[in-house]
Amino acid sequence: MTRVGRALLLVLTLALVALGSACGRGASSAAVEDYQVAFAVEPSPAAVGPATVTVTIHDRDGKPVTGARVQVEGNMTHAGMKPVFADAAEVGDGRYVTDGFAFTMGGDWILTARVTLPDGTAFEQAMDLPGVQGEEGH
Ligand SMILES: [Cu+2]
Repeated sequence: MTRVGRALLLVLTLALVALGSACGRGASSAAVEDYQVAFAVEPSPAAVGPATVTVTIHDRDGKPVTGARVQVEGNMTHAGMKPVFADAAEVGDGRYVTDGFAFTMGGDWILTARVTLPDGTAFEQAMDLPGVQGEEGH
């Protein structure tokens, strides 16, 4: 990746962390505020087609969360779209990487990470991802 590309990805990641905490919703059992969930999307900027979503999870003390099951769901902000699902595999340091995720239309998306910890505790964190590039029609 180029230096500029890396810098852009970092900026995007930071922006997504901020958005994620601003619009977190739907903690199911565990308090999502006990965890920090960050999203990174490649390519950056996001575009229609295959994409890799990396979900990074730390606990309140900043320790990476290991051994979790993580699924990413992508939804557009308008009605009538089928959601996109992908499981995310653990790659270490609290990072989980999707395989098989793809944006199916350009426009505004919401990514939701559903996290199940080894003890069965579950929570989810959503993040706005506006402006995915590409065709906006079907
Ligand atoms: Cu759509």
